[in-house]
Amino acid sequence: MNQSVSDVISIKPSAWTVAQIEALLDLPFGDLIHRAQLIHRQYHDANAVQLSTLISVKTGGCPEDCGYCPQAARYHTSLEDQEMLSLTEVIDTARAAKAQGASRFCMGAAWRGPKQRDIGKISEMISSVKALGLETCATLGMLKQGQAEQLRQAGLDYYNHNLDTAPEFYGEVITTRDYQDRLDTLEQVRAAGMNVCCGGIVGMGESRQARAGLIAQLANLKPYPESVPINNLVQVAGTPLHGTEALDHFEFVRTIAAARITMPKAMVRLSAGRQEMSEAVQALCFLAGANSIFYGEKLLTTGNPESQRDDNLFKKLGIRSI
Ligand code: SAM
Ligand code: DTB
Ligand code: SF4
Repeated sequence: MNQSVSDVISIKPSAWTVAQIEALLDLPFGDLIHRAQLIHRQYHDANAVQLSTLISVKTGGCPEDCGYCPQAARYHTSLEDQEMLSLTEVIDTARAAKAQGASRFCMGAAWRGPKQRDIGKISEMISSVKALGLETCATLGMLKQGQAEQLRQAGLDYYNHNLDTAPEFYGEVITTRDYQDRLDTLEQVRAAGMNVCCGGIVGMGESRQARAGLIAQLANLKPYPESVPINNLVQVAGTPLHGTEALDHFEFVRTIAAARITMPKAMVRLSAGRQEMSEAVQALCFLAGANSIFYGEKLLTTGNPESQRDDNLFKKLGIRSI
């Protein structure tokens, strides 16, 4: 084996360089999966996958310009906007998700960030969902001083806020908030003592080096996130990224493996884009170290495999859900 490659994967750097992660991504596929498996088995039950269910509590009409997102008001997609769901609707959906086997319930809102009056309503949702015995997660956009603390007090276990891509590619996708804004929100979440759920999207036309750049950013957060969602772009007609050349699925699997190797203890989530993946590709993602999925037939606004299909896949693979 090439000596420099063996160096990058045998030592555990205190900070990952983009070049080191690129060297991982450049490995022969089998070698990369093998490395990921070794780490995965050292830190996790290799046959257990965690289930999170998503709900969109406020849909569409978002003022931001994220080029991938069907919920941005400025793009003409066929999505119907929906004002905030009632507390009862959220509780009923959470109860059903729990009955189906989900252990975490994630509430998303199409906001640049929550207004103070939104925090009150969301806090009620969080405490009610938590009272059902589910882990709680929310993704509400950028947080202002004090808001993370209020959410934590309501019982929020995880806050999801993605870096989305590498700093050098970011400006191609989003202009209405910058990379530092995202890092600042993550800092607020950490300071409030919550778990961080932070990942990104691939398949947006970025280079392999940019995928390495995203993983480097995530892995070098101190500490790195507890939960790392890796999304494959779901292309929605009307969004600027619709029509982007699809990412080869092996490249997606490689990204999962790099996340696993660089963030050994994290739950790495095989997130959006599963509906477009065969069972075989999903199985490769689990082999590469993914140990969490979104479960339930809808993500926020787009489709996800039906629970029954996932149950069948888990049965075939001998995977236990947690
Ligand atoms: N509005 C909040 C925000 O952006 O911070 C929270 C909700 S937003 C929809 C959450 C994340 O979903 C985004 O950061 C992005 O990573 C992911 N996402 C949105 N649209 C997507 C798509 N079409 N394909 C894959 N991931 C997507
Ligand atoms: C994340 O990283 N992916 C989820 C969740 N966090 C909020 C969202 C995926 C959204 C896919 C497009 C949609 O359904 O609107
Ligand atoms: Fe708005 Fe979030 Fe969509 Fe960006 S990703 S347009 S902030 S809902």
